[in-house]
Amino acid sequence: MKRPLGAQISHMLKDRGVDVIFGIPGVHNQEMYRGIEEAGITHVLARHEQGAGFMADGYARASGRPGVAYVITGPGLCNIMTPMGQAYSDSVPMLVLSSCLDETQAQRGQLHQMKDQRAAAETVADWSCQANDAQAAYGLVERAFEEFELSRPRPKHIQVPITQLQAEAEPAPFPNQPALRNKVLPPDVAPVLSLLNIAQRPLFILGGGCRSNLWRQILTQLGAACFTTTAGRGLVGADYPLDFGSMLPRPGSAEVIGSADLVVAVGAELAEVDLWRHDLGHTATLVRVDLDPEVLSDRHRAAVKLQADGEGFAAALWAAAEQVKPATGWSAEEVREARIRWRAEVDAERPGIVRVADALRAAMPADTMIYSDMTQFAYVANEVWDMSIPYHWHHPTGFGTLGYALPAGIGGAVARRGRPTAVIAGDYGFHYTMQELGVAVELGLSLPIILWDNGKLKEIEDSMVRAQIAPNAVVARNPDFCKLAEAFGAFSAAPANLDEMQAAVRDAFAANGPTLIRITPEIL
Ligand SMILES: Cc1ncc(C[n+]2csc(CCOP(=O)(O)OP(=O)(O)O)c2C)c(N)n1
Ligand SMILES: [Mg+2]
Repeated sequence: MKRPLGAQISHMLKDRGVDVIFGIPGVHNQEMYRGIEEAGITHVLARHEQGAGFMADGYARASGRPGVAYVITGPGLCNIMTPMGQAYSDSVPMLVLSSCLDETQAQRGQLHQMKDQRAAAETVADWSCQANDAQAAYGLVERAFEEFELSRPRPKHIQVPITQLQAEAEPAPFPNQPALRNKVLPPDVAPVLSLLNIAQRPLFILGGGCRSNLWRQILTQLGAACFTTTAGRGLVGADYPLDFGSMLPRPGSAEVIGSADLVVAVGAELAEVDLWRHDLGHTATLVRVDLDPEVLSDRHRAAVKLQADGEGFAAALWAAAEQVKPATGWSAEEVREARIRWRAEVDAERPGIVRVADALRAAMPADTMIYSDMTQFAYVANEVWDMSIPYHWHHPTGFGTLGYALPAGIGGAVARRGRPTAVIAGDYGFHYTMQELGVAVELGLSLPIILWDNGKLKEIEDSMVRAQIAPNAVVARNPDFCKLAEAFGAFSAAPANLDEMQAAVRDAFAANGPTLIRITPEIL
């Protein structure tokens, strides 16, 4: 059946498994809205394109499926570029579809015009392409979905000229055979096995690219110790006795890594935001397993490199792990001692938060999916809050943008209705996207929003003090957050102690809408 191309695109997406689209309509992209309901897709209307982008990100991280957003030409696309940058640096599959002007060179002064929006979007995307007819649009959508499955997932942008969105088009071709996951051949792990066979203190560093539930048994069988990155938290389970936790940022982790006689880093970028130092600290052979050649060739100069995805590598390693004599060089005692020492260090750096985090963790079901913002609360929790299951804590790690947590948490809650999702944000960062509270209310999401309100931009104040800059521009007048939440139709709580906080969190999971829970350092 012929329809305007804008409508055909929604049908095509539905055929590729898209159930939810986040976005904001305008006169330029309204043709994309013609087919949404007809195709059986739910649309979530954000209050700002930044919100729509973070929602798509949160949805993708929760569901493992691409997050899709519809935005208008120019400002709509500009507004979603920050979430695209976040998705780029954290390897999140996101597809942004926008309108564009038919002609920008010879005709100035058009609505939503900017010099080159395609090129602008490409600076924060895997690619940004224009489709000048239906076949081109279908081809690009197909390509995006294939790449999400088979290569490092990253945001892609497709723009279609307004007249093309309006033009009648044949439907998109029916989906091809879906790409098989792990189409890549099982990797040859023989070189890694021979190294493991002679290692007495093998150490694994597991990152976000490690998706597999085999890690715990692999490490147990090998007698190997491990670190996880922030994104890899939970891959091993919280109680593995040789797990050093997500404490790579501790300076002391370099010493531990230096004492290993084999280091195997899997699906981990080992970037500045993972280590907060230049060198990993290894003195022995470094094995690197990653899908991305850019990672394999980075400054850490791995001696052995394997291009593979974490899941395929884990499966192949597990199949052969029995042949390896378990190593005996690590003691559970040294791991425990290091972790106690580092926890105390974290607590001293940003005092007070560890206790609140522990109490919060105790009040949340183990399968809670948490979305955090750029706040001291999250920096502390990222190191000391052990996860018992993987991919249940999402943080704007690479791009490090404020305003992530609330909309991303909304996207996550939409993807996992009926299962617990929570948001943790700082008082200043909350301002960036707080209007998305309206969306959470509209959708009736049982979302606890933990607001860590220290009344300032504390991380920046601390940094200025360390740099001997007289702190300035680090205090903003806050609204009455509880009243604000209520004005949006949300619930609110201002617990005076940790018991009250735990009760508020439990109530929030059971409420029929979001609850803002304001916590100040005085809670201790
Ligand atoms: C978009 C963006 N702008 C600026 C920053 C720099 N920045 C990082 S943390 C921070 C202050 C955050 O304050 P708050 O949310 O209250 O968290 P706190 O550090 O007080 O816990 C700022 C301005 C950023 N990360 N992202
Ligand atoms: Mg603050």
